Amino acid sequence: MSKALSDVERIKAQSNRLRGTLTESLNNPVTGSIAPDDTTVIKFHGSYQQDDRDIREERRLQKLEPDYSFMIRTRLPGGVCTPAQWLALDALSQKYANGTLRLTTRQAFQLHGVVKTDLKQTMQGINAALIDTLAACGDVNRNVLCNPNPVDSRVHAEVYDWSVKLSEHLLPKTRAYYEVWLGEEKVGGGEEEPILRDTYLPRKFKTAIAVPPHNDVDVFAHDLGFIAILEGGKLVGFNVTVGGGMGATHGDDTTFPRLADVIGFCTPDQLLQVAENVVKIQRDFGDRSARKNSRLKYTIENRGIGWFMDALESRLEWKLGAARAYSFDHNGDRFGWVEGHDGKWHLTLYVDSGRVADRPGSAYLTGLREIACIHKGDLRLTANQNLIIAGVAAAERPQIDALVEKHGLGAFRTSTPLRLNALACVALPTCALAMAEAERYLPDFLTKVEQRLTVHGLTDTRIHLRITGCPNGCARPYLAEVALVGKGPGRYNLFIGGDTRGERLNVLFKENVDEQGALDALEPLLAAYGKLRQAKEPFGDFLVRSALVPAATRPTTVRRALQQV
Ligand code: SRM
Ligand code: SF4
Repeated sequence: MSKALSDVERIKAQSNRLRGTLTESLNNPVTGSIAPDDTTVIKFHGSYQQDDRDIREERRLQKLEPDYSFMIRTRLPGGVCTPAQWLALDALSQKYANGTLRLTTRQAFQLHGVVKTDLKQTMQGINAALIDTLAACGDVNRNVLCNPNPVDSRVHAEVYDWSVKLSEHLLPKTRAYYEVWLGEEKVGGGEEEPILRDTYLPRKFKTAIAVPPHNDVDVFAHDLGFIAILEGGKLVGFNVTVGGGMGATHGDDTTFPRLADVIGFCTPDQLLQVAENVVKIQRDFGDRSARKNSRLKYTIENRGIGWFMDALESRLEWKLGAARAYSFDHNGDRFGWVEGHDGKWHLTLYVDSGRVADRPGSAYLTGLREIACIHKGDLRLTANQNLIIAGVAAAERPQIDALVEKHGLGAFRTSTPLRLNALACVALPTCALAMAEAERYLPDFLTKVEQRLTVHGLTDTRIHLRITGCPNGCARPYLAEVALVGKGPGRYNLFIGGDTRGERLNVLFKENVDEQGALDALEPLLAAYGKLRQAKEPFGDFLVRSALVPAATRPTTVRRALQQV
């Protein structure tokens, strides 16, 4: 007996190609919210309805509706934008949002706190800057990640071009976005959706392209991934990965994080065909009844990777090549100035949880605004929530350095490696799903861990630590060497044992601990690491080698099952 479809499937089917009643909702003056079904439809347009959770209860007691506003997320393949685009988003945030810019773990911008009556103007402003928000959220292929590191510019530029083509190839074809936000004349719906069809994908779908040795995009956390293969300094193709994902639900073992499998190799001109057919398999076989089991990782886990390979190759009508050799050395960012092959310079700045804001002693918003006013290259958002000021002529470096100094943007020089590599998701107050703090809590928690590291002579050790406010995994916590995953106010599940390459999942070590509980649990591990580690041995690898990660739940490592790498 087939299971009932989830309600989101009904909403998509009835949405007239993602139009829903959005225009009516936006014009309704009675409430700051939109109609319930439209809260699903609007995601495909790159926006979420939210409310300020810090004052939710207070407003409830005052019998006021929640303090509704909207988060807007851009689509920005590879995270690359121009200084003019940066300035435009900054100006829009000052005028319509909360005055900050949020750089996400998927190389995009988020604006928070846009009220309904300003939503259209903000969308129009973003589009006027030649950035869109189409398919930044919703059951479609989201923003395509790509290594933003411009040191080897020739290959990078080529790989980046593929991320743009890939993103565009998989976009919905509906004109709804242009009608609702940009005043395009109505075509009335019914447009052909050759790849996504009537009800789009069963669930969100995520794609990344990595350029070894950097795995800063965490390619194995993606539904679909491509690992660029370089031979003789030239791009010859990509290893294909499928079935990664992070999201899980506490206490539900039908949900779990999963690392993608490496399934073979394709040439650059085969990339779009491979991507399209992977998407179509997921479109046709993904679970459309239970949304928490709908991602491609479950389709593959339930039917088997062999089934998936057969389905893919029968649609392609050719076989993938054997996966080629590659190796990753790190999934973090490199900070400071690096010279590119063409003599241009690139400066990676650390941005605390990706939040570009003015704070006492560090005016990132103002400083980056001034940098964007004089910068002639481009700006690149990393998948670790940091920012690269890219393509700077040697002669222009002093001007940038002076602005970095003037506005206190030099945390990349003064912070510990722990802090530089840490990630936290947004969580409270905007995220509707947050069970605990993340972004707002990260700085304090890091200070406490730093104190412990100092005691054990580990201050200069790079330990990957990630915090999320719930198990959905927006900061990819299950790949970290240490992770806190929100369970309730002030309480977290503590995971340990990931690696620093994004190739191994960590394991649950302590459940439902408060801050003291987490620090106490880490203490003996850090002490042992300080005494017994081998030269340059990362913390997670040490935990696994020393069997300090429980053997029964040994971390899963990337599987290259079908083809020998
Ligand atoms: Fe996420 C839902 C924020 C990257 C897995 N994520 C959300 C929502 C929209 C909450 C909601 O549904 O109401 C969060 C909005 C918070 C806010 O107030 O802004 C949110 N996710 C984020 C961001 C902003 C975190 C950050 O601090 O940077 C990231 C935006 C990326 C972007 O630009 O597109 C973000 N989310 C991720 C990642 C990391 C990645 O993709 O590399 C993951 C894990 C990978 C994965 O998808 O498996 C992730 N977000 C989720 C999930 C769990 C999905 C699942 O398969 O179970 C949800 C909840 C859901 O979809 O039901 C979610
Ligand atoms: Fe919200 Fe959870 Fe994602 Fe954090 S991990 S942004 S709390 S959905």
